[in-house]
Amino acid sequence: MPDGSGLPEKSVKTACPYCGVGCGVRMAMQSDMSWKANGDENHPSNFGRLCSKGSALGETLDLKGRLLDPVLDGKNVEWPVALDAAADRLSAIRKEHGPDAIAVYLSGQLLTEDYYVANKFMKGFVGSANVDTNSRLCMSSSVAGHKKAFGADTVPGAYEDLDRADLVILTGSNAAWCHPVLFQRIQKARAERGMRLVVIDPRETETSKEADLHLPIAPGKDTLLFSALLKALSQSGALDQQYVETHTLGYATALARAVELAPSMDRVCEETRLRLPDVKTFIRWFIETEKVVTCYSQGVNQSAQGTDKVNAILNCHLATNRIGREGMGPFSLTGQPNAMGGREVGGLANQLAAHMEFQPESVDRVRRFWNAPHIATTPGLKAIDLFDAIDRGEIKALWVMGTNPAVSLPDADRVRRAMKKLELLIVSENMASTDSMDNAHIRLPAAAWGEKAGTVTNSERRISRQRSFLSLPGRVKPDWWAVSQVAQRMGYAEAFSYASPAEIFREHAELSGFENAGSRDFDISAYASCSDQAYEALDPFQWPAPGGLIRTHGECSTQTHRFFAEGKFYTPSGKANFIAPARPELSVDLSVTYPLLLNTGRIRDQWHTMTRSGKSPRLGRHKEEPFLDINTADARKFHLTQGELATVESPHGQAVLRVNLTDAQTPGDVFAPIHWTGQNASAGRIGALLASHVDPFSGQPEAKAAPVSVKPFQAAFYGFVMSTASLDMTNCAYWAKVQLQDTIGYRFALTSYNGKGANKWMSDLLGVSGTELIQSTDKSNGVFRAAHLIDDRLQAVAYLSPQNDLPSWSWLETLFAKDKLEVLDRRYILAGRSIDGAQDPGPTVCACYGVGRNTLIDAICKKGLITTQALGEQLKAGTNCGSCLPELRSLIGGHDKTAKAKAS
Ligand SMILES: Nc1nc2c(c(=O)[nH]1)N[C@H]1C(S)=C(S)[C@@H](COP(=O)(O)OP(=O)(O)OC[C@H]3O[C@@H](n4cnc5c(=O)[nH]c(N)nc54)[C@H](O)[C@@H]3O)O[C@H]1N2
Ligand SMILES: Nc1nc2c(c(=O)[nH]1)N[C@H]1C(S)=C(S)[C@@H](COP(=O)(O)OP(=O)(O)OC[C@H]3O[C@@H](n4cnc5c(=O)[nH]c(N)nc54)[C@H](O)[C@@H]3O)O[C@H]1N2
Ligand code: SF4
Ligand SMILES: [Mo]
Repeated sequence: MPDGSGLPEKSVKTACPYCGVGCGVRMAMQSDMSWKANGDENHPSNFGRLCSKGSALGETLDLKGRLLDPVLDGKNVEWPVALDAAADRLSAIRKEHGPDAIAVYLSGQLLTEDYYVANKFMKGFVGSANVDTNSRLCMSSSVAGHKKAFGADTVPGAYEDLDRADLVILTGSNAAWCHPVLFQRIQKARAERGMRLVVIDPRETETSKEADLHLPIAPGKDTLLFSALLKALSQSGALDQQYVETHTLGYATALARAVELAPSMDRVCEETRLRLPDVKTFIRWFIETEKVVTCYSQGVNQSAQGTDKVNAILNCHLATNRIGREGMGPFSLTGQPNAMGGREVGGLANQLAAHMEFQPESVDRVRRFWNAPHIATTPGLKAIDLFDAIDRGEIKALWVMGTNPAVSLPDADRVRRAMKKLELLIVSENMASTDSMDNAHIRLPAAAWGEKAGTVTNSERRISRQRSFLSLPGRVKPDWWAVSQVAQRMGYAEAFSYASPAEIFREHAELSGFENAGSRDFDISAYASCSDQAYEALDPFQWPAPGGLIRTHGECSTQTHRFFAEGKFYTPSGKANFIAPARPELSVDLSVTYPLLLNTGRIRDQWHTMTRSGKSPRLGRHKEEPFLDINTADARKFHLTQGELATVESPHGQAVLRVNLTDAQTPGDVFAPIHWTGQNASAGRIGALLASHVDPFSGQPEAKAAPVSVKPFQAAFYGFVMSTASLDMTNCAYWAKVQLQDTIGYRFALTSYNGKGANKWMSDLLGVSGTELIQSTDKSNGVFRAAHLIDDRLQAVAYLSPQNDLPSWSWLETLFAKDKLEVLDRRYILAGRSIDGAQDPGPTVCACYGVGRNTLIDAICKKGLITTQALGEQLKAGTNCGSCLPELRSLIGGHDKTAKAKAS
């Protein structure tokens, strides 16, 4: 209860579990014991701001669907039983087949402490480097590009540079949706100082619509554009000849390649699909603006030549000495909350630990530090190769922690089949059921966000504490504990006797400084002896923090550090390398059979496989179903119409998605979101459509360009059901589910009633007898409507129609909150109309205040509210987190265009 001070009783400072912006969050307990997320005003990454996902964190803390007990061979067991089994089976496989028959697959959503222990366990003690992470799918091309150019995986700059820049380039980044708080920071600088924004992205996004210049580049062709830029720089005053000579190597070769790739502007425009005036503007702005930051994300990394794309960008910054200085630099925007922490501990198979690799002296150093005589001495298998080795039966045991490879890896159906071949599959999870757990022999219940405690590192190398504010439910334990327990049981008791995350953090910090003396970028040894109390109170700090500077907490929290300001790099020569990239090609060409190029990515309000964000009703309303964005001309060509279902096919798999016609897609390209899984849709796993082609340097798969075909999905009936209980939809040809306020909403399609009538089919689905339903069938159009009530309280509502014309379900939602359903309510349910004729608000645009698209369009068109301010004042839309402001502006803009078209 509040103590009268007006402040909630309990408030805990922690960090957001979602994106790499790494916002500080204050979780405050409310008088009803629920938790509310507020931005931490003192956190230097967000200064109090949160996006729609961060703001909704309080709605995602329930225990529904959580794994609360260890499970061994299908039975709930006590921890010691599960741990003994894990240790015994791993030891037996190691003895019979050697250490490389074991693999661990980790995640950028683990805390640094969990990550450190898992990596040490495998590389140091099991003795195999077959440890890889979902960061392979995420950041590994950036890592490889950094290492080639700088000799280390160093992100040189800081967010502050975005405040100071005069030109920001976002390439392969939909930051308005994927790094919203950082995007707002960019927007602020634009509003205050007229900073320019260029967005390079094949499709139109909420990010590109906000830009001063959008370059809708042909998929995969970034290297050409940046080659044209390097060539132009070489002939302009922006080239820093002296810097290039003193601090870099390989310029002449890289320039020669750039000239070869970009022989003329016309050729560049032809291959990149860009307009000549736009390319010229881009180049001119880059030349004439000294303070340029180039941010890049998955449109760059997830390519068959992602590393070359990264290096083509770095080349331009090196040529102009725009690196390591205020307001300038290349900037890899990391995806996951601890993508960077994973890199710091060495979670990738080709890294060892603390930014050290497998050079003999590094191996020797880490061996001595860990006291690990059997340490792995060579790199292990990268994710795609690792799952191939599982498929071939060479890897017998896999431990998956904090990721869902059966969804997120390319060729995901094959991954799923391969995982079935494992002798031992251990999955450490928050959730009881995921697509990767189907065949797990051992399931270990892991502490989730809010329960776990440790550190994470964001895109700008800033380390923040995640603190626990919830007690561990059921038998849930943190991942570091489970790994340490298994390691102890395998005979490594001394090396894994950790009692707390603080202890692990100190060891990690100490290793970062061990025999370092400035030779390695990653050094946080200032914290090697931080006390438990100091760790608990740790303020966010940016690395490096070398040991010489003993710091108490708080002292360095907002200080900004940039690397490479003095022109010294981590290569043997101390100079940066220009890299000559290969000619960009997609890994597979389009064909008659697969004539469209599928691009994949994220939506604003969901996080990955939705295990957390999917719990929030307001986040679910932004995009309720897995969809396919397709250009109107292509849709016509392939006989698809708005709102229909489409089958999307590749040589590897199939998906069924709701068609969304949009001119944001260039003809020939389509886009689908990555968030749907076997848990929430019949065929929404987009990973199943992708081939596993990888970048030759990073091993990162191409996830943005897969040739596919599309055709209408033939259904005989369309329906939805809203139910207070979860339903088994496996008999539906198509289905997708979404969490609504008091129910779960399912949309589905059937090819037939399987010989049953609508009543029988529906009552079977709901698990009731046919007479328990109140129902009606509309003779004019064959629409069947039914409801199930218990003691006058609504349990389920279902509509079925032979046409794809079902009404919105939003007006029905309120009826589930009623203790007693009125006679009129029943009548209207069966008539398919709301009592007050309430208008369908449409898909949610403002998640914070639940303002729908139709409501907004109405306000814009009929009430003339044509500024975001006016919409905010009237409807509150956009006045809290601001994540929807780009969409509000495009709705206003769309209306503007229509109005202008009418007027002319
Ligand atoms: N809402 C939300 N935010 C997230 C996440 C989430 O799940 N949901 N996940 C987080 C994670 S882990 C990551 S990695 C980041 C990813 O963040 P982003 O990289 O910004 O997101 P994506 O949607 O994967 O892809 C970015 C853009 O790349 C474009 N693109 C595709 N091909 C090309 C190309 O050849 N060249 C260029 N220049 N662009 C191309 C796509 O059209 C897309 O708009 O987001 C993080 N933030
Ligand atoms: N087609 C396509 N595929 C992609 C991408 C794309 O753009 N297109 N993007 C790729 C990228 S960048 C990424 S990052 C991946 C993301 O893909 P995944 O990592 O597979 O997706 P998540 O849903 O984040 O999976 C995290 C799982 O870990 C659990 N979990 C969360 N926290 C913890 C914890 O502390 N401990 C344990 N043990 N479990 C936990 C969650 O419940 C969830 O099941 O997808 C990749 N795949
Ligand atoms: S931008 Fe949003 S998702 Fe990313 S860390 Fe901040 S609040 Fe979380
Ligand atoms: Mo990612």
